[in-house]
Amino acid sequence: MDDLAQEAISVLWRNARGTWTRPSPRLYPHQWSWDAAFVAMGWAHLDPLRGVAELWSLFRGQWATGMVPHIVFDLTVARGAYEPGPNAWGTVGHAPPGTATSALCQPPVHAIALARVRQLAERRGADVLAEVDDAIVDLYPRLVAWHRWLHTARDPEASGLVTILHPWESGLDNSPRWDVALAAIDPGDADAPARPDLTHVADPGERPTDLEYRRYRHLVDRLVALDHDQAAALAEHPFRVADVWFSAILAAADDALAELAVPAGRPEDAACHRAAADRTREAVDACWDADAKRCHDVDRTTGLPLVADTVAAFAPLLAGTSMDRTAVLVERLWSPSSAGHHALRWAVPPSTAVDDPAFDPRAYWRGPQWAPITWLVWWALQRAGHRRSADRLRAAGLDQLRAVGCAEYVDPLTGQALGSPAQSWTAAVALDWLGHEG
Ligand code: 2M8
Repeated sequence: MDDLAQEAISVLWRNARGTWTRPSPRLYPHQWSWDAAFVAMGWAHLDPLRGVAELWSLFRGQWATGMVPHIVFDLTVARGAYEPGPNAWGTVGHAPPGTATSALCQPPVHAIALARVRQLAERRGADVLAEVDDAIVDLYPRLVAWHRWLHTARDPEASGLVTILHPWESGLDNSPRWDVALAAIDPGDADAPARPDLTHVADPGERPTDLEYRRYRHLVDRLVALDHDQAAALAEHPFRVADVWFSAILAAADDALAELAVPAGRPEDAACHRAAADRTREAVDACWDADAKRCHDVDRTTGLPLVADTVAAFAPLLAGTSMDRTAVLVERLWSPSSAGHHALRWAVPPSTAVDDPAFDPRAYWRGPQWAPITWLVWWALQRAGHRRSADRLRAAGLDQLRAVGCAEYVDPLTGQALGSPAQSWTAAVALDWLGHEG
């Protein structure tokens, strides 16, 4: 067997905790939402039902409102091993009985993942497919409730864009996209929060700064003080951003949900999911800056666009924009603004463009490359029919993984592995690319 496949399988097994998987053994010892979606696809290459189980485990933490929390805590993990831990979130009465969760969410990759798991089940024959379809019947209403919550609680004005209340909700936590909005947050004079994360990386410079963490904790505390009332948060929370990348994923996920409506026995729902996808797609497209040839997020507290040259430029591609705009973005992908920069070790998109003033090759989400992000761009290229670009990106992504293994992220200039050395979603992406049948 291929060495990379062997390593990826071993990372998944080592990080597994029964029916769910830690993103990494020490840095992230609980279950994370969008990680679980990628991980489900990885497991599905070994056993599609194990892929489904990963998603089921995550949805155990789904709130009655439909919200899928970004962390479902493992209560057997030592107190203080990850901060903010289970007691920091004020979620009693919100999280389902018997679970402990965070109170934020992450990009809704889950329906895309479930559709991919189903495709992999199809390869295994009718029996496996029938079992996965049975699970889809049960999971589908959960996914519908999750998407409905995003379209309503996080977009009450039906603007088509999802508002996030914390950089952690974007999944691209430290992106320069949030610098301006975050700079306006006064974290007060509370003590610096505990930073167990710093004990698990070689160099603290790979992780957010203490000031960023104080702001992060302050934002969590503010939401706890509102008892997670979403309407109140959308009116007064100090961090409110219409996130184009998150919204683009929702558009793609609504299309996936339309596909899943058929095996779920609800084919009549498909048109409604497609219409929701169209609305979000249009809203993402409306954030396009024709001069910069990319989309901008919008700071809802000021109404101003947040300008930074990051991988979020590809939001319209992910959302499924027009052929013309897709062509512009494919050109961008291979240009110095992204994977075409001459200084890159591998031609995959850096999280922040090398020439952006905020670019830092080692700092969290401010330059390094992340395999699941490359996967999303690859997946969108394939869906748009840009087969040659998709193949080229997958080949570069696999070259990178063969050199760095299942690292959490990679210095795009030196190719050095950063963060956790055994990250589950990187392993999942490796398995999906290796198992891809073109
Ligand atoms: C990182 O985020 C967490 C907070 O959610 C952290 O830094 O502690 C991000 O890379 C996020 O996108 C990812 O889901 C998570 C677990 O891999 O780690």
